[in-house]
Formats: sequence, structure tokens, C-alpha cells
Amino acid sequence: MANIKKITGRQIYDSRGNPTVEVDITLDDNSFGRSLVPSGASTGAHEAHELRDGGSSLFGRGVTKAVENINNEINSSLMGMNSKDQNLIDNALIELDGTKNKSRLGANAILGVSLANAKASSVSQNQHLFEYLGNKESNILPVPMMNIINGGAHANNSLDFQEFMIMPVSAESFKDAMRIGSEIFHSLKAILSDMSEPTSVGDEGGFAPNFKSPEESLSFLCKAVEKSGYRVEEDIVFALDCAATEFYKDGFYHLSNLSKPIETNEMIEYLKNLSNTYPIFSIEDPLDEDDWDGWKNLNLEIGKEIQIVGDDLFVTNPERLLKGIEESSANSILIKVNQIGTLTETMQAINIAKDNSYSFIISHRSGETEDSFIADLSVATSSCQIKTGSLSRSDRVSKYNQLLRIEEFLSDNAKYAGKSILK
Ligand code: 2PG
Ligand code: MG
Repeated sequence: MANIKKITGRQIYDSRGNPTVEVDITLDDNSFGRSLVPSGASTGAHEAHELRDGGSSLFGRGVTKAVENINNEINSSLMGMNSKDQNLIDNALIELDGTKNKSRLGANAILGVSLANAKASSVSQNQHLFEYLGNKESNILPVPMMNIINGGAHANNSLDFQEFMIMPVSAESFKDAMRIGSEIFHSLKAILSDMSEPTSVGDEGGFAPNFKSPEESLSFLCKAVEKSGYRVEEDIVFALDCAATEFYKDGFYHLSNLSKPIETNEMIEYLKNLSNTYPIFSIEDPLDEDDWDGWKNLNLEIGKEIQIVGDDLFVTNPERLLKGIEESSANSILIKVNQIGTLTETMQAINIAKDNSYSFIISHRSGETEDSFIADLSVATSSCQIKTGSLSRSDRVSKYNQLLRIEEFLSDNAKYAGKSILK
């Protein structure tokens, strides 16, 4: 048994150059765990509270107050606790904070401590993180959702939808999926380059061309797949994150490729047509985060064929997920550790999803770091899908690289989720 000896927080910088929290935990057997906290851009209104300093320095984005909370209150309260008692530690953090959305100590402070503890504890137990977080059956490598065209809040181009992703479902292994994804990424680059479109990338490492519509993006994804020698639908399916809350205003969805703003029913119709035209397997946040009736109708219309993923809708929150299950709002949940703020609550959301036959997708944030915790989490929980950006930028690729290592370590026991995820 190893107990927490010291917790240290510090301010570091994320992939967008914004300050974020890093936490180091040392146990009394000298095991060490470090966690770096991610941060979103298209954040849901119901997410746990990310504590920022305000004021003029760093445009108000400093996290020194969250760091102080770690170094003082949290350090003294958790000192001596058994690091294996993740639930007790997370509950102690929640109680110490005392607010519903973790706004007093900051969800960024709390999450950093929660995850750093899990890492330190895995070291103390002499286990890989994915083994420690999972069980003997944790051997499934997820299908990556590779976001190779970026729009919305993650790029300054004209695309309203935030993410256009490829999923190499026919690959034999995760390693094979990475090769296929990389080939398609580079084919797309060559196509864009030939058209004199910019090949610079957005926040998640995908290209950010000045395409005018979702249809244009999807048809270029098809071209890139075919140019690489793969078949659309058989080998590669597509996933979208509309992040629709970002373009929902005054009761209407404002898509710049359409002549006028549209109502919920028209948006449902639009997405239905899009998914009939292109091999779309998954649509995340197709509607606004509080358009519960709309979600229900959409799920009824296309949920049998398409994975409907709640991100801003559910914010990894067990309560909101249970409401969604009761109302048949979706059939899948995006899991982001910093939306809820502790590992224990993240696992609760995952277990609710599992018990209710919802798929769940472990996800990064648009502001990331070199920390690859979510790669291990994905194998530990048998998530079967992971969303962690494109095939460029180390903040994205670090997660994929960790999955390659895990697959190699599991050797013959490793199973790639592949086509088993399809409906
Ligand atoms: C999303 C995420 C990650 P952000 O909407 O799914 O891709 O973006 O972290 O900006 O919320
Ligand atoms: Mg999203």
C-alpha cells in the first residue's frame, strides 16, 4: 500500500499556447505520476468549471489560482491517503470543493490531481496504466476517428461543422489503421496542394481548407480515400462533429452554405440527406446542447442506422446521460475527462453507457498536451472508438503512438475493434 506523500501543481502551456495545469504526485514508496490537463474551445455550457485567473495577464487565461489550490488545500487534505482508493480520493476532492460544478477549486485542478494519482498508483502497482485502469480483458484497440478536415471553432476557415473524420474500419490492427490513416492524410494534402488550397492545419492537426459546405468536405474525403487505393464504406467510414451549439442562435441553425437559417426539423432533414449521400457512420452534436426534443426526433429518424453522439449534450455527466437515456436522445456518448473532472465520475458515465447499450468514445480536447492518458483509458475501458485528432501535431499523435505501444505489448492478445463497431 502506498500513500500520497506530496502533490505539486504548476502552470504549463497547452497546444494552443494557453496556460494549463500540470500535477505531480509522489507516493511514500517514491512512485511518481504526472498529469497534464486539456482544455476545450467549443465547450458545453454544462461542463465542470475550468478555473482561470481573469485580469489582463495572459488575457485572463492564467491558472495560477487553480495551481495554488493544488499546492495548498488539496495537498494538505489528501496527504496520507492510500493512492489505490481512487474513489475515496475523488470523493474527497468533490467534497473539499463543495460546489456542483467544481468551480471553487477548479475542475482543472481537481482533474489533474485525480489523474496524476491514478498514474502514480499504477507505477506503485508495477502495472501499465491501461492494465491498472482496466482488467484482464482489456485488450481491444479502438478504431481511431481521425479528424483530417477541421472547421468551426477549431479553424478560421468557412466551414461551420467542426470535424470531418475518417475511420479505418477494415484495418487488421491498430498499426494497420494508422498506416491507412496516414496515407489518406497525405493524399488529401497532395490534392489540396494541387488545387492551391492551404495545407496549414487547424487546432486538431487536420487541414483547414476554405471549403464552402459539408458536402464539399465529404466529397474531398472520398477523393483522398480513393486516391490512396481504399474503398469508401468498405474500408473507410466517416464521422462528423457538427458542434451545432456553435451555430445555433435564436431558435435557428445558421449554416453559411444554406440560403437561410433553418429550424430543428429542417436540420434533421439536412443531416438525414447528408448521411444518405455519404458513408457517414457517426454524427456528434448534430443539434444544440439544450434542444432535447430535437435530439429525440433525430434519434428516432436516423438513430437505427447512424451513431448519434452526445458531447455538449451529455458533457460526460452521469445525470445528463441518464436523462438522455430516458428520453432516447442519442445512442452514444463522448467521454472527456475534463468535462466532469474526476476519473471516478468518468468511469460512472462509462458504466452507465455500457449498461444501456450506448457506445462510448474516449476523446481528447482541442487544446491538448503531450499527456496520453486517454489512450490507456480507451483500452482499459474497451471503448472500441477513440477521437484524438489528425495525423499531425504531437499533441494528437502522442495518443496514437501510445496505442501502438500498447498493441505491441499485448501482442497476440490484442484485438482491433474494426468492423465490430458498425451498426
Ligand atoms: C469536441 C472537442 C474535441 P473542444 O467538440 O468534440 O474535438 O472540441 O475540445 O473544443 O470542445
Ligand atoms: Mg464535440
